[in-house]
Amino acid sequence: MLPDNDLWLDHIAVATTDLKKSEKIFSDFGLKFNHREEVASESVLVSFAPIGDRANLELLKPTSEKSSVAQFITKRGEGIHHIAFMTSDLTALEKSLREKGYQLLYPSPKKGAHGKMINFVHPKSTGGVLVEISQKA
Ligand code: CMX
Repeated sequence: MLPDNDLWLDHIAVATTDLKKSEKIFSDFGLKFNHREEVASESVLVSFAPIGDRANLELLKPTSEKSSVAQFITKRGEGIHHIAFMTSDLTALEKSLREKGYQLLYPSPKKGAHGKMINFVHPKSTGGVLVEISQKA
């Protein structure tokens, strides 16, 4: 059984081909980008800006044509790519979602940006929304 209130918005991710251009757009809204990192396992360069106390905006730029983010941009264009929730117990959330029939991407979590443990729920099982689930490292 999952505990109540143990899920919060960690980030909204936007796929872009030009990190600087996208940073400029969202800086114009007042966001401050303070963390850039390459996530080699996902073939992306990421840039984060905090929104409020807990949430962030994540910009995703593919570093390889094989990256799933590059394929997303080719097929659907730049724009919102996924939403990401964080929990204090990723194993429990994965178990609960699998029991309810959701299709998780990885058999066990991978390391993502900020060293977080991450998994994804396939958009085919969530009405078209790619959802990342994560736990702080
Ligand atoms: N949102 C909604 N739908 C998406 C999608 C997205 N981001 N990406 C792909 N889809 C759709 C496709 O359009 C396709 O739909 P149709 O069948 O109707 O054409 C369907 O999902 C299947 O897509 P696919 O490209 O054939 O790919 P797969 O089934 O192999 O699954 C996916 C792809 C989306 C789960 C995976 O490749 C993916 O995006 N993984 C996440 C990678 C990621 O975001 N990495 C960044 C992490 C950075 C960090 O650490 O924070």
